[in-house]
Amino acid sequence: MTPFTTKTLEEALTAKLMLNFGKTPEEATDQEMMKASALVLRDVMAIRGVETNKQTRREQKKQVHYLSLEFLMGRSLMKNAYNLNVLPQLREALENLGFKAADIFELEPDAGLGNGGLGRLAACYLDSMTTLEIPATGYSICYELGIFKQKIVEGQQVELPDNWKDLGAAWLLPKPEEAQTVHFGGTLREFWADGHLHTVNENATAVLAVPCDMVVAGYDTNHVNTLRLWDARATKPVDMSLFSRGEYLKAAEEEAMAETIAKVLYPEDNHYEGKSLRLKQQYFFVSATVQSIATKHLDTYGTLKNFHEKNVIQINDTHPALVVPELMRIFIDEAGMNWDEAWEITTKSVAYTNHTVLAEALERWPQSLMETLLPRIWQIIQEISARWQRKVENFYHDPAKTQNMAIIWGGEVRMANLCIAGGMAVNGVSGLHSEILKKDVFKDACGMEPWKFQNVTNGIDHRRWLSEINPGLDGLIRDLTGGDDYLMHPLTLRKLDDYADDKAVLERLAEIKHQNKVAFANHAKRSRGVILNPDAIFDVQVKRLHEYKRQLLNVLHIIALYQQLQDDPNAITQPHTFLFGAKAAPGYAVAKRIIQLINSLADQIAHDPICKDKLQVVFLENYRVSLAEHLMPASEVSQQISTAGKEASGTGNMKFMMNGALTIGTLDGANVEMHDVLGDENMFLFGLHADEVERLKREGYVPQRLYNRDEKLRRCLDALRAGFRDGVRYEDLYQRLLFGSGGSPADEYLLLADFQAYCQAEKRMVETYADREKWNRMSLHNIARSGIFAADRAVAEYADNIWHVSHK
Ligand code: 26W
Repeated sequence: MTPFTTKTLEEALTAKLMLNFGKTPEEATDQEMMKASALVLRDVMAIRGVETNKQTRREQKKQVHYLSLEFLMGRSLMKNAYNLNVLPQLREALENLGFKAADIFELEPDAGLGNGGLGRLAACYLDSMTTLEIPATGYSICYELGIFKQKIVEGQQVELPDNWKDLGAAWLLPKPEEAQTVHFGGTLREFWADGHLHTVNENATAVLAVPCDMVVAGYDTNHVNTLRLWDARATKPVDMSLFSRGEYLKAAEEEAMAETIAKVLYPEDNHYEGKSLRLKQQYFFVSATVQSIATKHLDTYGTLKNFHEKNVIQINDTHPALVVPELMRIFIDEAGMNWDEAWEITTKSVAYTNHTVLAEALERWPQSLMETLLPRIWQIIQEISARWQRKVENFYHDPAKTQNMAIIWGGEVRMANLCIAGGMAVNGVSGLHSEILKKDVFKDACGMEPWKFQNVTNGIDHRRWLSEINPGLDGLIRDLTGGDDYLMHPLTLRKLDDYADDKAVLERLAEIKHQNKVAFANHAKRSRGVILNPDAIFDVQVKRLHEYKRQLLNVLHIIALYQQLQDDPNAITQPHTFLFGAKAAPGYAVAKRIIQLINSLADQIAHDPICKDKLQVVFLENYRVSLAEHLMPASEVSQQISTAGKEASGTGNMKFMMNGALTIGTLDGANVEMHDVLGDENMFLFGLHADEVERLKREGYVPQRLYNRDEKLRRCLDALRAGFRDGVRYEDLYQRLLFGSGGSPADEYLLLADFQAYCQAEKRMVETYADREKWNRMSLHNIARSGIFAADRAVAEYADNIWHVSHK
């Protein structure tokens, strides 16, 4: 199954360098070699892609279309080489040609076409869908600029543009012949012909959507799938001399629209902002995608009447919700179906995954914007809304429920309700989250159509997040389980439990972790000049910065530890390093202040001699997929401390667990299911449960009382207020916690309520760490039981219960 030996790979690389850059390996730069490597692998995958597509058509297989405004792919070179089974050969070939393989891999920019969890999940699922040989295509936008690069300047986040395509475009295959035209604005004209009412959109602004395909290889299979990224272009060049004045203006408008649509990824995570450019992006990518699917379907079957039998469209949160009216538009306006038939097919084709219950993340578009930007789509949404409302009224006869389930209400279009009405399935991403959707957020909809509501707990690509990035652990697993069976059958990891009392195994596990810590320390030193002590506990919180994720709770505890050390310089015996990594949305001022606070505290502690070899805080700049790949294998403690009920699932938690880190966490999201398999004895649980959070809020939560009552807490908060040696004070954060600010209630996320329990959990963790054997055993159990969090399991559940497609 290996497409190359080291020698044939060397030849292919040499030929590629020659053809593309006119250079020999001796003359080529690292960048050129990185591109050549990508092109060589891309060729193999492209050839396999032709075969996969042929087979799908020949066998008339049902296809999955995964629509997401975000695909956080990260790097592809090592991953593709791994999946194609040529990673050792590639390493060797690069070395033989005079390059350092590690340097070539490290050069590749991340394809950062996403913000966080939702985007990375899409990337992991693409790998699993391919490995499980499901005919699947991902669709998104080929953003010119991905998620911004974060620089820390004087403790504060500064955002820089991420020009990933310079080198990253080596993976992309432009397909101009499959371009689609997407229309915005204009006016509607209706007329009768052949006994039907027809609608045409006139004077619209047209934008060309050009596919740039990224081919994705599966593991241990010849099956390949495609990530189709739409690029925006003007339909025709602006040419003053050729056009009359009116046409010139139209062309100029089209060009301006084309230039902006695919320019940049919106960096807000879990926060909705009703920007018209964002709606343009959504419709651009949805319309191009639906047209492309419909065109291919018509090519194969000659009709759209069996569309739902051969296609399923999974939408990643509500961002692609316009697929519902867009399918209706195509079925009615272009295929001439009547409403009922079109609705029947649409609602059998679409499924919606919800990824958040935060009210501020729910998309609600102003109807005036819809109306001017997408007049035909707006008409269709109105009809969907009216019919849905009648259905709800007839079912409940309750105006409150009618209002709650309405698609159009108060001058806004509520995208989640549109997805629920227009889809066959709605799923949450962890057991707890799906229950909250059913019992709370979408309670009324669930009362009417309970069969639609499902759960699929998230999963991660364990080949990338364990085997590829942690070769030491991969080696141990192979030795203990008798081979690489776990790569395709992740539950095989369970066999590790049998070695819980095998001292030699536990010691080897500890040694692997230590080596990984040394490797990470070297990486941190080389790439950022940060000095880490590999003998300290690596206690890590990496994720987007958001108040509900409670990085600030982590900070409060560190301040408490620091104060303890000031009282008693011997209070800490075990060196403890707290590592943070987080990007804040550029407009989220409080999140940016928390980043600054972490840096102030890091600086304070670094300059205080009593902390030397005891306490350290490090903020890792520009946290991203490739940094996570270096960090996960070296982590020992995983901080998953969100306010219970707020984190839909979490997937970082799974990556840590798989790499043997122990979790300090609340019973939130998928932590609940981690606890189910681990028990109290293999993780450090703390804090209020989701129902307790709700009750406390209902009954009136007054954080000031805790401040008055609890001296340790009071001292920490007072320290915030007083500030640090860099002269920066955090009165604003102090006020926000005790009294509320900017319209937010005091301590909205209950940090103070969970503070003592959290300190206790940290203390238990440090005590356990001192018992090396116990710690290593717990670590082994974590790895052993992480198999259920493999994306293969999650994707198989989607395939069986929602998509109804067969898989390996
Ligand atoms: C419209 C602005 C916006 C942008 C992104 C709203 C919401 C989002 C995402 C849905 C936020 C997100 O990434 N959610 C995360 O999804 C992960 C994958 O399911 C979960 O593991 C995380 O718990 C959830 O926060």
